Amino acid sequence: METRPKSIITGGAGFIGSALVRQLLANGDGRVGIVDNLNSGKLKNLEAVGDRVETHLVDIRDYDPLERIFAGAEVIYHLAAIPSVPRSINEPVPSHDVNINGTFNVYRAAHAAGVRRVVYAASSSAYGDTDVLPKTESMAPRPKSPYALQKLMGEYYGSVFSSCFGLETVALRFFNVYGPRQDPSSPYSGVLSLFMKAALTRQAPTIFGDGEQSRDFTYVEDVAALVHKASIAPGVSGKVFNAGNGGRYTLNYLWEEVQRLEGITLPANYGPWREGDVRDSQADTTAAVRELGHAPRFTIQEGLRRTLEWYRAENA
Ligand code: UD2
Repeated sequence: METRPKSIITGGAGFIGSALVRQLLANGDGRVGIVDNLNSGKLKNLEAVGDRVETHLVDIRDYDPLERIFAGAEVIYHLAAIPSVPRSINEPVPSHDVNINGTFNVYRAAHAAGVRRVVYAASSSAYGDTDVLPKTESMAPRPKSPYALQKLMGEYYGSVFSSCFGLETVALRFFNVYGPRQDPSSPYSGVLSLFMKAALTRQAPTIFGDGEQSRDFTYVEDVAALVHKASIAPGVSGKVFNAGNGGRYTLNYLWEEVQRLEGITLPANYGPWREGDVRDSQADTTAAVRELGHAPRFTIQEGLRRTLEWYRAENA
């Protein structure tokens, strides 16, 4: 009989979830489980490792199957979500249902199933616009969009499941994750995936605002490594940590870099600012380094190079 996986990843067929699957398998997990409704995830993301993945095509809005699937697991990595700030403004109902009610289901099922720890994918958007950079976990959150608020609620629920129910929980605020497999097919896609597609199809991207907004773009493998560390670090239950690289780059700089790497000159179009958009974002990584052993390996230049290489191969 096959042994039950000790790790289960909600959203495991997604861009970040599938990177985490590969990371856990590389670290020695013989098998991992995923829960995914394939809303934005794709089984193709798991192509190379599919035979070591126990796949449950389940929606986290359905509570009952979760409790059965989680039984026997030690760690749940909760990455399933409907991301995107503008999507949550244009379609607030599904994003509320998945990001808040679905997240509650995951914590509740994990507790009922006797899971040791839930590691939750929170978002840097919870900070909103702060007076000071970099952003540290002790700053008061100021969510500017439904998505930011929903992701913050998931952190609060985690802390309450830790204090009231004794479930170990850790929340990691992801800072604009990018890398291979990020899907560029929707207007809600992450900006770097859209820049890669624009460069390869020779169609100018649209930058919303003046392009001087900045983000702490974080390479997907660095995030996956940190997520795994958060599952084993002692004495961190109920806490929130930044999962960023510590740098800060403007969209104008990034589009310049992508053009340079691709050897093209293609000026971007500029459009109106996006509602709910945060102006600047940069992580203070001190707490994650000290308490989780965070050690990001990829500079933005190296991450962009690898990412563009992947999109080139996909487009070939
Ligand atoms: C937010 C969170 C991020 C993550 C993500 C999930 C912040 C600072 N970051 O990312 O941590 O949770 O949500 O969705 O809140 N843009 C363009 N042209 C385009 C698309 C986007 O200029 O075609 C701009 C956009 O207005 C924004 C920047 O690029 O200023 C980044 O947008 P994004 O959608 O990639 O990510 P963001 O920052 O909303």
